[in-house]
Amino acid sequence: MKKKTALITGISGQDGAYLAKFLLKKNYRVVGSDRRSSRSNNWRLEELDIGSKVIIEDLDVIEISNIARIFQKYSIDEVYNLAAQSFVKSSFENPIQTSIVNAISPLNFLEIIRNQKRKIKFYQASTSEMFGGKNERKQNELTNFYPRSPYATSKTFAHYTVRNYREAYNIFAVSGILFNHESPLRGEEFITRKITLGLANIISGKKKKIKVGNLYAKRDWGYAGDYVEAMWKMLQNKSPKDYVIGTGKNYSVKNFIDVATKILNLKTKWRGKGINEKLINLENNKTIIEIDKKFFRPTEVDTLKGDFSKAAKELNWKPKTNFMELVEMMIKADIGRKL
Ligand code: NAP
Ligand code: F7E
Repeated sequence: MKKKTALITGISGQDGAYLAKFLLKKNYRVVGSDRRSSRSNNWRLEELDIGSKVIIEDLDVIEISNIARIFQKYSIDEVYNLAAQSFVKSSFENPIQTSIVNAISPLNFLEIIRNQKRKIKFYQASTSEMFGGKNERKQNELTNFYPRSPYATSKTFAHYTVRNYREAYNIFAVSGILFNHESPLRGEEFITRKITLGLANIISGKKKKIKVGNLYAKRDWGYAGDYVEAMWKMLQNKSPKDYVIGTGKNYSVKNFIDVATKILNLKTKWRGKGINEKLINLENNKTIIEIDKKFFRPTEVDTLKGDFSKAAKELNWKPKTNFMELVEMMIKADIGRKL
C-alpha cells in the first residue's frame, strides 16, 4: 500500500513530537512545519529520536502562500493543525497575535483544502478551554462554550470555522476537544512541568523555591502520548465528527504538587492562607512553594473535567495513563535531566 503523507503544523511542540513518532510507527511520511528552521528548535524530536526521520519545512501558518507552497510540493493526505500560541496566560498579554495565529491559520488551511482536487483530511486542535469551566459537571460535545481568555475565544472561532467548512463544502474536517495533556516534553511555562522541573531543580540545589498562582484551579490532566492516538483515530473515522478527549477525572494544582512531593519522599506541610499560603520543606524548614499574584489570570477557568464517552464508544479510545503515573513520569524525567 502507498505510504500516506501527513503534514503536522507545530511539530516542534509537545503534541507535534508525539504525533510524529506515532505516525512514523504507522508508516506515514511525516512532513512537519516549523516557523524557524534556521534556528533549530527541535529538541523534542531529538529526545524522541526521530529528528532525522521527519521532513521539516519552514512555514508560518499565518502566511497562506507558504501553505499553498507545501501543498504544491507534497501530495498530502492528512493535515494535523497543532500550531498555535498555546499558552493561555500569554494570550491576555498578546491577544491580537494569539487570535491571528489560532483563529486565522485553520481558516487558511481550509480555504486551500477546499480548492484542491485531492481529498485532504484536516484535524484541528480544539481545547477544553472553550468550555470555560463554570460548573463541576463533566463537559461533553454538547456542553455550551464559555471562553474565558483570548486563547479560548480564538480557538472557539477556529472550532466553528471547522464545523462550517465541513458542512458547507463537505470537507473531512474535524476538531478534537482535548483536555489538558502533559508529558516530560511539556513546555516549562505550563504548571505541571513548572512544578516537576522546579522540584527537580530544588532537589539538585539549583533553585530555592517555585512561585505559582492559583493553587485551587482543577484540571483534567492526561498524558500527551495517549492523546495523539485519538487525533489519528478521528481522521480514520467513517465520517467527520468532533470528539471530547480527557480522562474524566480532575485534580487541583495543589493536588499535583502534593503527589509530586510524595513521589520525591519530601516531608512537607502547607502553612498560611490565600496569598500567604506556602509549602514548607520540613527537613530544613524552608519555603519551597509560594504564591505570586503575577501568575493569576484576569479571568480563570476554575474547573474542567472531560466526558470522553463518545470517543470511547465510537473511536474505541480511552486514556492509558492515570494521574499518578503521569506525575511520576514527569518527575522522573526531570530528575534524570537535572541531576
Ligand atoms: P506547544 O507545545 O505550545 O506547541 C505549539 C507549536 O505551535 C510549536 O511548535 C510552535 O512553534 C508552533 N507555532 C506557534 N505559532 C506558530 C506560527 N505562527 N507558525 C507556525 N508554528 C507556530 O503546544 P502543544 O501542547 O503541543 O499543543 C498543540 C496544540 O493543541 C495547540 O494548538 C494547542 O493550543 C492545542 N491544545 C493543547 C492542549 C494541551 O493540553 N497540550 C490541550 C488542548 C489543545 P515554536 O516552537 O516556533 O513556538
Ligand atoms: O494552567 C493554574 C492556571 O498554564 C493550568 C494549554 O495547553 O491546557 C493548557 O492551558 C492551571 C490554570 O494550562 C500557575 O491558572 C497556577 O488554572 O498549565 P496551564 P492551561 O491554562 O489549563 C489547555 C487545555 C490548552 O488548550 C492550552 O493550550 O494552573 N496555575 N499557578 C498556573 N499556571 C501556570 N502556567 N503557571 C503558574 O504558576
